[in-house]
Amino acid sequence: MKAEQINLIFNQFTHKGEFESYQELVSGHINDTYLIKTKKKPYFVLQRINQGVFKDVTGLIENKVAVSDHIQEKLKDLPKKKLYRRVLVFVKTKERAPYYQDNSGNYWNLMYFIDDSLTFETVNDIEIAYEAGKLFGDFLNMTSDFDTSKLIEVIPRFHDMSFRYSQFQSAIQSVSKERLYKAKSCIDRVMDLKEEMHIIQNLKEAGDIKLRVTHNDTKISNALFTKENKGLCVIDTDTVMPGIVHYDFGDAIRTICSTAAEDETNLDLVEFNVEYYKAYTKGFLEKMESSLSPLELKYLSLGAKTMIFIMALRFLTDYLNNDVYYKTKYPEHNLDRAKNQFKLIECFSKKYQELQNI
Ligand code: GN1
Ligand code: MG
Repeated sequence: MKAEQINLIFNQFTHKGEFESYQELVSGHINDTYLIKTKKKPYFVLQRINQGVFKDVTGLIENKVAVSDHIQEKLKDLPKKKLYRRVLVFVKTKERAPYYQDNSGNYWNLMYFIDDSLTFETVNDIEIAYEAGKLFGDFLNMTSDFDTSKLIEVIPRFHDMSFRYSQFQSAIQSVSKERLYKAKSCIDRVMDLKEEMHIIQNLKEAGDIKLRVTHNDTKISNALFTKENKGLCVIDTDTVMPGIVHYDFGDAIRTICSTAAEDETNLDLVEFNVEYYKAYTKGFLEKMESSLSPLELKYLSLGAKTMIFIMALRFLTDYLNNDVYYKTKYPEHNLDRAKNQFKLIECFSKKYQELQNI
């Protein structure tokens, strides 16, 4: 994108900022995200929502604005400056809409950038694990009284094992010989784990686990921290929708307790850190324990394992489908991600008994 174009879109929104420059933020796999630097702070984050992935973009934006408003209400006693650091605040267009649609049909939304904060792709400090637990736990806590029927299902059956498994099965039907051969060891792993990985799905379908407002993308890079390593704000609320607690717990564990990034190709570097699991769980339960049912609690550790599997399966399926979903940087990027996640499950499984007791 040219600066001129970005500036034009930025100026459709209501703010006092004067555009100075922009920079693409490249850590996400789906949307296009730009940091807008203004002559005088605050800075902003401008985002183009991927319409290939998200079919109801306006519904998505309405979801996240409604949840943000709900959290803002909970934090209303904070001074404005502090409040704007604890929750994403979206900016309206001059037409008072929460998004702008450009001439090519793209949808854009704008939010305040939270300055002086840190994000992590991997964790190297136990305090971050604990703080992340409190932060994501608190997000669920603050949204627990939000009426789930007011949210659309942004991606239908997003963390639904039967759905993900059927997508994998159709991918197997049409995959090239070469990719099938290269993915063989991963496919074997799917077959080994399949039954166990449907346990939570079955409980969900039986109505034994309740639906709540969940974030659905609680990887550690979606949490902001202060320079003193304290939890600050949960970001990337695109996939906020009704879901179960296990996958929010699990996606955080997947990324916090792995000793390497999700696409690390040297699998010797991928290990599972039990101490971080304990610390995250402690923080999470400090915020959530009283609102979890015994069944929800019982299945948290299996939820973590299942979430790692869902990600492995999705990366693998996208590889089998010739990389049509995730942004990739090289031809086998998705396969490497899948192998990495299967290695993480293997490490997790070795420590499973210990983790279940925590
Ligand atoms: C995608 O775009 P990003 O990085 O926020 C994906 C998540 C995955 C994640 C893996 C809508 O999130 O489900 O966990 O990649 N989002 C969507 O890093 O599919
Ligand atoms: Mg996301």
